[in-house]
Amino acid sequence: MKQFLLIILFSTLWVIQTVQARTVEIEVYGMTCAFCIDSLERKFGKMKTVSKVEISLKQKKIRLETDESMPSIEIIKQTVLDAGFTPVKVTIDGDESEHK
Ligand SMILES: [Cu+2]
Repeated sequence: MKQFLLIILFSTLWVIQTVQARTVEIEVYGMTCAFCIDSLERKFGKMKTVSKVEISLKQKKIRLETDESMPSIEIIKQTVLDAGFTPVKVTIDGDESEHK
């Protein structure tokens, strides 16, 4: 009986985690080559909550997959600035952020 309850508990936690995974898109100004992408990839890759980093030079966009405790928009923007680029727009789960 106890084991049964634990299974329910764990599967519930797993569902919550899956549901609350977030996708963050950042439009970035100033990326021009593979080295730009590399430095941004490394900076975002270091974040514990970020599970995946995809960067498109063509679209000038960074796409992050994070868990529910995603980094704040301020931290995301600061990370882009620290790497030497300008964050233009941050979009979370398809919702455009008002924080410009
Ligand atoms: Cu570059």
